[in-house]
Formats: sequence, C-alpha cells, structure tokens
Amino acid sequence: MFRNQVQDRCVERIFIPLCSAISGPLHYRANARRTAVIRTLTQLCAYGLGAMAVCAGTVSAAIIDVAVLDRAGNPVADVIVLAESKTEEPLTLGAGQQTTFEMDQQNLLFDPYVLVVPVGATVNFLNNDTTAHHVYSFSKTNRFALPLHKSRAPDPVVFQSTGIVTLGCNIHDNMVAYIVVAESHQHARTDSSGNAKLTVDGDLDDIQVRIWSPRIRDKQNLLVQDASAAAPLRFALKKKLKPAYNPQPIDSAEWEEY
Ligand SMILES: [Cu+2]
Repeated sequence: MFRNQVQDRCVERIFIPLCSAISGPLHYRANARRTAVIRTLTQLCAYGLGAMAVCAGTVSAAIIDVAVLDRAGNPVADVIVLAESKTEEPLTLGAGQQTTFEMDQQNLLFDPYVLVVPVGATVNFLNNDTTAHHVYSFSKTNRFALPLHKSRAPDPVVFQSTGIVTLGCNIHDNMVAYIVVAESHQHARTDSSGNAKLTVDGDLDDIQVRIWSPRIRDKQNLLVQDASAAAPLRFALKKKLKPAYNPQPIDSAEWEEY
C-alpha cells in the first residue's frame, strides 16, 4: 500500500473520530477554532503514522540505479527500465498517476517512437498529417486496428494486458512504434550515459527489474535482475544491438489523395 493511501485511510477512519472525541469536551465556543485544532491534530498524527510506517518497513520507496552496456562496454541510451512484481500480486498504480496518453502521427511517423503506459491506460491516437493512417497492432496481448482515420479521431485504445505492443500502419510501411504496457508507473529510461534511476515503492524482495529496447536481441533471462538498492544493477548485453532508430520524416502532402 502506498504511503499517501495509508495516511488518508488512517485520517479518515481513526484520527478524525478520535480527535473529535478529544476536542469535543473542551467546549470551544468558536467552531472555527475547534475545527482548526482537529485539522492540526489529524495532520500531525497522519505524518507521524506515515513516518512510523516507513520506519517499520511496511511501505518504502527506494531508488535503484541501473546501467546498460552493449557487448563492447559502451552505454546504451533509451532503454526502458521497468519494475515488476515477483509475486502473483502485480504492482499497483500509485494514486494520482497519469492514465491517459497520446500517440501522435506526424510526417508519416509515430511520435513518440516508444511510449510507456501502465496497464489499464487509455491512449488517444492523434493524426497531425494531412493523409489518413490505418494503425494496427498484431501483438498477442493487445491486438487492435484503427481503420482509416484522417480528420476524425479514432476511438481511444485501452491497454488491458502488460507487454510490448508493436504499432504499424497499413498504408505507410515505414511507420513503426512501440507501446510498452507496464505493471505500474514505476519505470525509467536510460540517459546518454546508459544510466537510469528507477524509483520503486514496496518491498524490494518482491520486485525485479526488467530492461527493454527494440534494439536488444539478448535472451529474456539476461534482461531481468532482482531489485537491489544496495548496488547498481548492471546489464551487460551480449548480442549485437540492432541499429538505432533513425526516422526519415516525410511530408504527408505527398499522400494527400489517400
Ligand atoms: Cu500511415
């Protein structure tokens, strides 16, 4: 359970009734003053309980350092780093986290090339080209097609299963992009130095870290390590990377009759 949820539930179920009972007999004439006292007491109690919970290890947030290197020892940028549950209970989406995203189409390209969303997220497919696109996914877990759309926006897509979704367009073979459907909001991306900081909520013993990139050819078991905040996780890839994404934007006016 996340810290804010713990605090909110305790405030609602325990401290507000408790503090009301305490402050009631004080016979404050001014209701406003009594309300202020209750508010202060509940806030102090909630923060105290949150700190106690963290100290007791029932909730925690840790930063996991991750480094990804190619087979020559060079850093690999733009690798997606995901936290995954090792138990049957999947990680949960933290309160207030983003659940609606956009995948744009412009200059006959998808933008972004790689989009990471939590499972259950809604993705709106935009079209900023003057031509129509026909987006599809043949991915096992999230199969869909968005028939020709130009000025009319297609229905949003809700991604119900974790996994990698490969997007294509039936009209423009060059168009490709990926949607990584993650267990939760807990993910990061390596920078130009091949490093990422992954913030993880929960018990690290129950969490593993997975890396993914469309460039990586290594076997899946080499791409997962147990979470650890004690030392950086170092992923040393063994197979040659696929070429880096190097899109060639095309003026969609050339395709306007479609
Ligand atoms: Cu297209």
